Amino acid sequence: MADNTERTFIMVKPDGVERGLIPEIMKRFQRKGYKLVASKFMKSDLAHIQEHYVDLKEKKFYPGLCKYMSEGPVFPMVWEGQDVVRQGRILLGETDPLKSKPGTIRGDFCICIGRNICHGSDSVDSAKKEISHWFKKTELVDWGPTENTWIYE
Ligand code: DAT
Ligand code: MG
Repeated sequence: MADNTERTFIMVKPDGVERGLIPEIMKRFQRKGYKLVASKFMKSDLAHIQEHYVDLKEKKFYPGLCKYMSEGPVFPMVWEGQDVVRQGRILLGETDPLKSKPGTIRGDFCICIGRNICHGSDSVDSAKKEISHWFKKTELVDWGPTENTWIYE
């Protein structure tokens, strides 16, 4: 049986927030059929962002990336559904917006790799780590939208 309870961590970055793209990005996941499990509007401190991107700490863009991510509000979310980690990456497009196809979030709304408006987990394991880094267990809402009976067979 396919796992309809897979979860991914998606976060609108400060540039996406400033540009009013929270609803547009949420819409892409919602209309595909995925279920929102958690979201919040917040400003993160530098240490929290540095930990989120710790795997990239040797990259030369790491300090600038962490600085920009901590200078404005972000909108972290958890979305749930079958294959949502991989599909989330497809909805996002490539890391470099100039290599992203039209129709994807990054392909439609941004130009620069360092201002690519939205984060998405790259594996089920990193999704688990990122979800627990950004959300308390009590913030993850256990619910079953009735429309799920029309999304899964
Ligand atoms: P992704 O966000 O697609 O998972 P990543 O994990 O490799 O990409 O990098 C995290 C973020 O760091 C990415 O969304 C934008 C930034 N970044 C990646 N490569 C970069 C580069 N060469 N120059 C500037 N910023 C970069
Ligand atoms: Mg990544």
